[in-house]
Amino acid sequence: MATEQEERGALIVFEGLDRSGKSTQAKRLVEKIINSGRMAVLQAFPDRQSPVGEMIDRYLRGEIDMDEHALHLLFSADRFLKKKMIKQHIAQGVDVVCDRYCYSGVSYSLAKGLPEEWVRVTDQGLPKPDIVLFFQVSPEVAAARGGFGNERLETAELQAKVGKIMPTLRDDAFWKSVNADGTPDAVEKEVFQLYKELDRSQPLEVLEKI
Ligand code: NYM
Ligand code: MG
Repeated sequence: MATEQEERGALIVFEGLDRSGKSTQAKRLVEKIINSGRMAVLQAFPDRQSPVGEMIDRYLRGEIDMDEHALHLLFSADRFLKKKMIKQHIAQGVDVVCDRYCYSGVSYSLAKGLPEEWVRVTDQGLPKPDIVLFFQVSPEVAAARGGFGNERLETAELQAKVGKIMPTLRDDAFWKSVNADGTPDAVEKEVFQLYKELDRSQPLEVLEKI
């Protein structure tokens, strides 16, 4: 007799500029999913604890220098090293919540002037998100949340470029805008509503183009 098929997990990606509240809300979503009786894991990209992520972390903190192409590939490699984990969790019914994904990779590298066609292929083959929660924060609100950090890439100039590029990657089929200007509770509510509307009836897809 066939056993009843468990519902698969979902791949949920948070994207947006620095200080749009992604990390806070990704954490809150995982807690909320778990409290609602499902299983979920949080995965930040870059994963600064992994060997590859550690190199990225050292670059970001200004400890080491690196060729920009090499850095781009490390960010992609960091994600591919999590591909198996993501697929396994999703097959087991566990939701995977990512704080950034390949859209940060493409946006930051394009903002730095790396060649477009090359930048857009290195993440092809990753699991495709079921939803990209695109955090949109107004410059005034972002500014009110405090100054930029001390890491590389956190300059107003680069952020402005990334802010122009990221929306051009939007695919309306699975990207949803989140008004990140709201209070943390209001944003949490908006995110959870979008989460509840996820359709898990089709298998997880592979990312073919970005
Ligand atoms: N970043 C992040 C990239 O340039 N490429 C990528 O693929 C990813 C995932 O790293 N300024 C940049 C964006 C951030 C920095 O991310 C570290 P976070 O979320 O601040 O730890
Ligand atoms: Mg940051």
